[in-house]
Amino acid sequence: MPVLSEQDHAFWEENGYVVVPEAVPPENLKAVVDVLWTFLGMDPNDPDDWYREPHRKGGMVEIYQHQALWNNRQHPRIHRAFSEIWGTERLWVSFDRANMKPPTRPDKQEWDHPGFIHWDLDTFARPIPFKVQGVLCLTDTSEDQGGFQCVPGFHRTFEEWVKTQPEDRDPRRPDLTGLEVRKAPGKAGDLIIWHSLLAHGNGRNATDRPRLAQYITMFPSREKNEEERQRRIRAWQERLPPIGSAFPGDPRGIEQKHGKTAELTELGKKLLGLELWGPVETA
Ligand SMILES: O=C(O)CCC(=O)C(=O)O
Repeated sequence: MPVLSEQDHAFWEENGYVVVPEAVPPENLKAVVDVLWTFLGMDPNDPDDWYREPHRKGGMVEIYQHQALWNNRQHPRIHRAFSEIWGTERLWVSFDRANMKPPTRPDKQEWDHPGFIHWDLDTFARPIPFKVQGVLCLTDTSEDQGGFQCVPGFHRTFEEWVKTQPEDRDPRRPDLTGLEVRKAPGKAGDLIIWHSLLAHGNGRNATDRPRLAQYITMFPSREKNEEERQRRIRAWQERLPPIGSAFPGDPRGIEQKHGKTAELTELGKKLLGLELWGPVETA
């Protein structure tokens, strides 16, 4: 049974994003939520405790290789959803971090994060490569809770829009004048997949609850690139952040020092690159 319906595909074409409900079971969500609080060393029941390192303003949590994260990455429904977008099952998964964005509070102004909109692509490049990104809602996330937001349909209108922009525009941040930014609320377990040409980001958390999410994306496996494959295997084994990440990594090195290498299913091994999806054509 396909994960994405005809309507989902039509929504994807029109808007450049799609929501996959119940992408993983509730126990997988709870496992990541519990791990995040433990990793942060914070009390989930004490909001006063949420405004300090190791997460930074904006709430990015630099945990990458925990079993609970891998259990979602290697969940078949998540893989199927990305396969249907890419039109191939031969995918690799990203080693992405998580997010705990605390509520905005008048007495914690230095932690106020107004949200942002950006691209993770160089929009000066031609052609702009097709790429997708994804975020899994770990808890119900209302529209004003600091979750995902984007300029819907921008993947269709970008080339026309760009003609109206100055040559020295920022290739990674659009001038939002005249553009609609849509906030996408989510239920716990919703996986939001978006086309990377959508300008996107997350919003301000104006509620009294933290925004909790895990980033996951997939892309066609690069099995011919043996060096990259080995780097990925090493990152999993030694519990390292992804190579080339713009984020500095957890300064405490908790995963490396005290973590346990995640166990992978047969699917997980292929999504990592430990096992090949099939014969690799060589030129
Ligand atoms: O937090 C989100 O939902 C979006 C994060 C984002 O902009 C990104 O991963 O590039």
